[in-house]
Amino acid sequence: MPQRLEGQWIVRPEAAIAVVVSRFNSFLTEHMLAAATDAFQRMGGDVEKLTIVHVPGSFELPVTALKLAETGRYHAIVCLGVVIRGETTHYDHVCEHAARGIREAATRTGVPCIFGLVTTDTVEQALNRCGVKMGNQGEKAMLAAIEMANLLQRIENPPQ
Ligand code: INI
Repeated sequence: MPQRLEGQWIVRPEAAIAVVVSRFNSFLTEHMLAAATDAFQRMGGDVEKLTIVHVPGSFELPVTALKLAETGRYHAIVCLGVVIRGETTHYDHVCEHAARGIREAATRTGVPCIFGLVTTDTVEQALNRCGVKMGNQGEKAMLAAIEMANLLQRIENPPQ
C-alpha cells in the first residue's frame, strides 16, 4: 500500500493562521472574511488564535503576506480580495501583481499563502462568488489554508 500524505480539514490546536483582507470592495471582502472565520471555527479552530490584518487593496496583499510568512509564526496565510474589471482600468495590473506576489510569498518562505481573490467582470459575478449563488471564496480559501497547513506538517513529520 502506498503511504498517503493528506491534509485534513481539522484545525490542530497549535495551528496559527493569518488572514489578510483587502478593504477595497469591503462590501464583499467582509462577507468573505466572515465565511473564512466561520469555516475556521467549524473545523475546530479558536477564533482568538486567528490573526486578521486589513490592507487598503488587493495590490497590498502580497507584501503583507510575505511579511507575515517571514515571521515564522504562521502555518498558513489566507489572502482575500475582490477585483472587478468593470470598476477599474488597472484590473490586469492588480490581478497580476496579486497572483504573482502571493505565489512568491509562498515559494520564498515555504508557508502556504492562499489565493483567495475573486476576479470578475461584473459586480453581479463577484456577489455570486462571495456567498450569493456559488459558495463563498472566503470559506474555500480558509479550507485550503487548513488543508495545506496540515499537509505540510505531515510531510515534515510523516506518520511512522
Ligand atoms: N483593489 C482591489 O482590491 N480591487 C479593485 O477592484 C481595485 N480597483 O478597482 O482598482 C483595487 N485597487 C486598489 C489597489 O489594490 C491598491 O490598493 C492601490 O492601487 C494602492 O496601491
